[in-house]
Amino acid sequence: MELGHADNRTIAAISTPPGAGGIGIIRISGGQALPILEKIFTPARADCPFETHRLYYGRICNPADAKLLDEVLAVYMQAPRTYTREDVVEIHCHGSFLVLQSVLELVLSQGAQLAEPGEFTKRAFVNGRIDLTRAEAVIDILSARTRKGVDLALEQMSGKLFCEVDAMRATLVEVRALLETAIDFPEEEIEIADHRALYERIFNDVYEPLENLIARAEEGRIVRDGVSIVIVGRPNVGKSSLLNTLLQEERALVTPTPGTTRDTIEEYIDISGIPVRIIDTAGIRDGVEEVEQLGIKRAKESINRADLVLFLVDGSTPIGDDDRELFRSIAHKPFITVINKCDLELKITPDPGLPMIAQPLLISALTQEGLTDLKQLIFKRLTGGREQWQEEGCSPNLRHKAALAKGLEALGRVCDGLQSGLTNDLITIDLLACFDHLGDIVGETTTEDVLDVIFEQFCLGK
Ligand SMILES: Nc1nc2c(ncn2[C@@H]2O[C@H](COP(=O)(O)OP(=O)(O)OP(=O)(O)O)[C@@H](O)[C@H]2O)c(=O)[nH]1
Ligand SMILES: [Mg+2]
Repeated sequence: MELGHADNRTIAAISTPPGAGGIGIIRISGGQALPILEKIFTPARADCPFETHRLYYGRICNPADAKLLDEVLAVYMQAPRTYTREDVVEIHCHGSFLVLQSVLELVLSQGAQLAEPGEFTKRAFVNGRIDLTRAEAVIDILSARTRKGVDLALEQMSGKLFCEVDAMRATLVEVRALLETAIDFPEEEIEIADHRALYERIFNDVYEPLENLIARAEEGRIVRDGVSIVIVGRPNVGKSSLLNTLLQEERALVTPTPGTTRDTIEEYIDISGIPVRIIDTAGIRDGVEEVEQLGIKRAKESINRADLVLFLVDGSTPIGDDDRELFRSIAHKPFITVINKCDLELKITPDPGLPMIAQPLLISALTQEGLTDLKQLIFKRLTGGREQWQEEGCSPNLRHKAALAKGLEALGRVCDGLQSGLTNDLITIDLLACFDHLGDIVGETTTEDVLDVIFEQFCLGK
């Protein structure tokens, strides 16, 4: 993808998802946006001066043969008050793929070029309307799978992460100026750049905030990427019933016959904002026919891939060797032991082969008893012991985290230097390195190939 400084191409794409919908929108950005609209759009009202940011009703016709392509609403938005900071036109067509395709082809035939994925947002970034963290927030908002994910993306889009990073960079600039002034006026060095005072300032205003941001990256990771949880247990303990209860839908077949579930069944649920892929598996036991064997093999594979295992035990029957053996096969994974069927008389007793039974979590997939506690416990396990989300603050993504970590490393050397009386010019080198790593986050020092990787994640028309 070409970088846009000298990019005077006008680009166009269908900006709504493929398939039929109420409306479908074609977006055009660049210097030719308005001239193209004027060539193909016939307004219903004759006097149509195309005031900026106003919606006009009319028809799209091919100027070559006057063929009508659609009845539309069209808006012209004059730069710079637009998504890309360039002139932008949006044509709101009927949401038919065939209609959209023919209008787009017409727009392209009039001199626009097909936009690449993310190119509109890339232009917003290149033209300085948004920094890189805000551009990435656009991807996050489009791909968020829970409301919490949307909230985090909106927070980042409002510039929270940018401002935090920017404030740290401002401090680094000031400290660097002091160190450099002191180099130029060596006789007043102590007054201008007292290392102890500078150390405290760097530590409080940059080092600690950096550490805090890095600590929050894990929260961002699980909300963005989600986690997978597998329900495991011997046949008939109620795995499929638990899946159905968590989904609030009769998704998996449930019968009193052991061996009902033969294949793995995967669905998504939202646990306090974490997108969770939940997997119901075939009950694991020995000596069964081939189909069930295959299901059991899949169940075991799911255990290996899962982030967390729900080890389900039937509370209405005593613990057996099969439970103990199964437990040994999952004990290397993060797990929660859950005792189901607590609506029936409990027949299980503390068992040295099943450690968690000492403080069991009792539930009933049938009556839903204990389900809130189970979800709360799952949340706690996935978030490293948290009872709930932190109130506010941003959650860096993995790219940010890597840059923050490099910045922190360089800053550690700055702190060491300030404490051990290193010369100002040497300290400045690491200070600058930290400054650049933080610049990577907001897109100031980011290389073109990294930018390409980021914007390629977008869908077409965004
Ligand atoms: N009383 C009671 N019965 C339950 C509960 N959960 C499940 N059952 C019953 O236990 C039987 C087995 O439930 P399933 O959900 O099919 O068990 P499963 O672990 O998926 O079984 P397989 O797929 O064969 O491995 C069914 O008759 C359910 O109605 C519960 O909490 N209480
Ligand atoms: Mg089942």
